[in-house]
Amino acid sequence: MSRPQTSIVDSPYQQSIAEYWNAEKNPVNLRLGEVDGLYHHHYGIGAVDWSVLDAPPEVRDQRIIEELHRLETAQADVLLDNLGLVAAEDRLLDSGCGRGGSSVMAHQRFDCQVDGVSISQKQVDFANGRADELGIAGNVRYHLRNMLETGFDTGAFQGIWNNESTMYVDLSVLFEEYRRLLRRGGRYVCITGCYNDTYGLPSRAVSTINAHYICDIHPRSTYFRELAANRMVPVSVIDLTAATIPYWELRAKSALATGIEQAFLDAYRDGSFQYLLIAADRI
Ligand code: GPP
Ligand code: MG
Repeated sequence: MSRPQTSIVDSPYQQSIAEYWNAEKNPVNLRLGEVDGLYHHHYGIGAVDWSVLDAPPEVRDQRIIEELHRLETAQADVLLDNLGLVAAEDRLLDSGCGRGGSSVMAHQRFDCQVDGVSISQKQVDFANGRADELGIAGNVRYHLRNMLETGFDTGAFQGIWNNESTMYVDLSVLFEEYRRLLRRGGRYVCITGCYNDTYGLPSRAVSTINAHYICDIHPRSTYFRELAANRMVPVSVIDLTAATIPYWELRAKSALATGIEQAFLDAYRDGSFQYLLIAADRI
């Protein structure tokens, strides 16, 4: 099978993922982003304000949207909390940046340069449009690039994160690239759903999530094996499973539910799936 030379995808699988995200317009992402202009492609954590369900009918949907968005932004804040010391002169990489919300938050917090990469041209264009509107395009740039082969200079980054995007790639290839991109003493952070090795292999609910997003959720063990193999030493591991369940309970009751909510609730509750933050230092 041939492909154009200019393509940044390296397989028919990656092409299918690029097509999925180029076509994606889920209200659960766009309506939440419209709340304050931060567009996320990850889930939420923290206690839910259940009073939103009792709001008057004319504002109830909007209150639920605002609450889900608040929880997603709280998730990104916890990710950024774990990046360690970041100076204004530093550069960060948002790997699998989606529509760019986490990069904007990182720049607003650290005042540093942020690069985001995605294999979806639509996401890259959308995210750069937002950076233009915010007047931060000189510091926050999104690129149509492959996280497995970014083309950035060796040692260019103080910090790299994946916010729910590692399930689309082989971790041995991904972390080899981060070993190259991170300078010594730099920090890697990911938030991810992983399957629990103690359960065995992927449960029905985990397999349902894989089919829904066309992804391949890794076991927890693979993260630590591949980090260790690539000179990255875990400094924090936070199990966010209990903290994300309320988000899914609220999302399941919202008009924006996409149909995958019960699979997440089942997978978390039966112990086959975990929502983890892993932070590691590049040594
Ligand atoms: C959420 O994106 C994240 C993914 C699709 C990757 C899979 C994540 C796992 C933890 C398995 P999204 O915000 O675009 O999804 P949705 O449209 O369902 O909100
Ligand atoms: Mg979403």
